[in-house]
Amino acid sequence: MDLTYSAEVRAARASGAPIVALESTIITHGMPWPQNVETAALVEAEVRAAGAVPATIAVLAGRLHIGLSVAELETLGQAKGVMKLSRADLAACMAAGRTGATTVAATMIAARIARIDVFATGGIGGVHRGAERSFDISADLRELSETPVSVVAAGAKAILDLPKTLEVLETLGVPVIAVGQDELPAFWSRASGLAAPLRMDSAAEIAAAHLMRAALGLPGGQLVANPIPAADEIARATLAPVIETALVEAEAQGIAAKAVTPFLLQRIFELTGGQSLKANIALVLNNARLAAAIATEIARARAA
Ligand code: PSU
Ligand code: MN
Repeated sequence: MDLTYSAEVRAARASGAPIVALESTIITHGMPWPQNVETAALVEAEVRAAGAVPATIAVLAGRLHIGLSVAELETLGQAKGVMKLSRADLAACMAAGRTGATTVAATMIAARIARIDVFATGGIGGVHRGAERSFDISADLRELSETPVSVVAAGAKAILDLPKTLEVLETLGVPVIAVGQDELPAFWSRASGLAAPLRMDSAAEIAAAHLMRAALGLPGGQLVANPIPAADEIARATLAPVIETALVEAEAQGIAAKAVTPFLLQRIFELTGGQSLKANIALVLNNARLAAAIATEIARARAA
């Protein structure tokens, strides 16, 4: 397999230092340039400041990269026609020598190959509203049930049907852990109106649960739902009509499959005058910090 580790990640793997995987679809399909590249660099810096090593994952000209250089990040952030890679596309992209950005599902697969336990992102994909007609359910959910990586996200994106997303996660046996509150966070907002199945208040607890799943031989990971900091959130009531408008437009324009999430994020960015992007950046940084703390606890436990 064509696999390349950055020097930093190679050294961390050799010494058992904590590593945090980071995805690249958020860079190519989730945020506009240049904020996408700026955010990616800030997220990496946040992971380092918290004592772990960042491993941003992408496929560049057919090679699976675990850790990107500054130049590679910049190039990817400006590239056109980058594939959006989920479980279904990863191998095909690599075999064809193409370039692609990894979603939550594909990043989890790469993290497993690299033996990285923890991954930070913004929000996972889930069950879309109207899924009873469209059958649009993100492959991220099944990946969480199969691949043993703890994913730190600010919940599932509020554009989704959150009750149905929770039901599917329960069916698949994925632990959904709200951090520091009882309620499931809803990406741009701290509140969702839904009780989270599990609550944990420290990185050590989350690390212990991750290690216990491995000890039990359970496949699959954990969804660590970390609420956006209060100072950065957008109230649910403010966002609800914006999300409605974006969903109606997506339906009217026949947006389907992989294009749905990027279309909705872009429209919500425009309709909120950039506020949604500011919140998105804040929550990703917050998730990077927690992921680094969890990875540090896991590394410490493994060394003991
Ligand atoms: N988090 C963000 N922005 C994003 C994503 C996550 O803050 O753009 C991406 C992730 O890569 C996630 C994908 O896996 O959106 C979900 O896409 P879909 O709904 O097509 O599965
Ligand atoms: Mn989908």
